[in-house]
Amino acid sequence: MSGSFTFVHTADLHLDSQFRGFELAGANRDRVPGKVLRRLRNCTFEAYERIVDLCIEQRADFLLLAGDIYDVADKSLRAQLKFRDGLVRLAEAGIQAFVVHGNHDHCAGWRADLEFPKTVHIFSDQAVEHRPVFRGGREIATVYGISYPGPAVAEDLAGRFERRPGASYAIALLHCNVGRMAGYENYAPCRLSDLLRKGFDYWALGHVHSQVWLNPSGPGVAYPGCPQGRHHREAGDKGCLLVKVTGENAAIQFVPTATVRWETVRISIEGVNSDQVLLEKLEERLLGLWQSLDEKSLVVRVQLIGRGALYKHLARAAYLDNLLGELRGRFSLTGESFIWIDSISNGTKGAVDKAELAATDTLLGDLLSMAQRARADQKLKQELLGALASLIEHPRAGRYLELPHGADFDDLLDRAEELAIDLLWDGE
Ligand SMILES: [Mn+2]
Repeated sequence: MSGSFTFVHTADLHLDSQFRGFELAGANRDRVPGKVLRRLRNCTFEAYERIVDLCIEQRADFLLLAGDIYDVADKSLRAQLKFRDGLVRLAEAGIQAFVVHGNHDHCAGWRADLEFPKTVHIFSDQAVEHRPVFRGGREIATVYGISYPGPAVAEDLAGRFERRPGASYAIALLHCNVGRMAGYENYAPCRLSDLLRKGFDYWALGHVHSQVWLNPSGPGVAYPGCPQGRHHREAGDKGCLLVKVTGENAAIQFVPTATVRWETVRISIEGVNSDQVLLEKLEERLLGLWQSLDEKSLVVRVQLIGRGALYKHLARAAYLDNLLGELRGRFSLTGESFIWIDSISNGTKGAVDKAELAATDTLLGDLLSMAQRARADQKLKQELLGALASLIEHPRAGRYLELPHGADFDDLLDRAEELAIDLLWDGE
């Protein structure tokens, strides 16, 4: 093997995403403020800048970009110039870059006539090419890759990869769907077992927007996910992968890069006795979330849940809209970072007196009193778990179920009670 070296793996940058859906979703409410939209339209570039910074800080030998660098095939000039700027910064630091294009930025789209640094290789859409990486005159790795010729690739492109015998650390760079991953177009479909059989040291994949390790116990097969989320389905932390190779071993580390986070916050109205308290609770939770996320900009969906007296207020016409307006006003948009509340949804229900219901001589009463007893009565708990076991051990149903234990069991009782009340109680 070839000593130690470092590379960074990213994909699905979707540079210059326009957030049109987000803007339109706000059309019938307050308009999304210019400041928020501007930040959003910059955030894909900010994440890219951070990736370039990371490469330079870590003295990486090369950067791998596994497709969907741009959001659309007919990419903007701005996106291409910004992408080039980052590649120039890398070139100045002596860092090479390897690029394949995916379904969003396939090679049939428009491309500006720009000069990229010599340190950049963009793989062809015709055949799998391979390029050696040198450091100090010595070959440390070989990168193989192929780009998408058009938007929809039905062929298993991974099948075309062949590792040359005796070559250095071999990396395969590909935009593809491994194992029919749900929620993503089944482009360049392939199976993990086929990838592993090819004998590469690392499969640098793109296409899936969340971070996934496909082969934690063996050679790296990984999706880094998108470095910046762009809507609520891309919530949570987003980043790229920093890979340090020493001999046969690769230490793979996730590094956060997103500057804006998409989050959903569920807040219960249980025990919230006034509108004032609800407002304060919401404000406190959102501020707490923002602080816990290093004061990164936040786009938040609020879901109000639970049972409580405030349920009736929330059902009033325009109450939620007013609440949304008030909260938006409370988080000023003056600084660099922002908290933007995208929506508030109401899933709350009226308060019930469970003890009173449990005392009634009804099916619901029996069910609730049994659930209450099961919390304290170990024997009854074991009996109920025994009844569950026949489900869990069922050859077909069991595949989808897991046996609860400890606090999980009480949680299950809570949920069973709620469900029973919903189904069996009409409020009278
Ligand atoms: Mn993508």
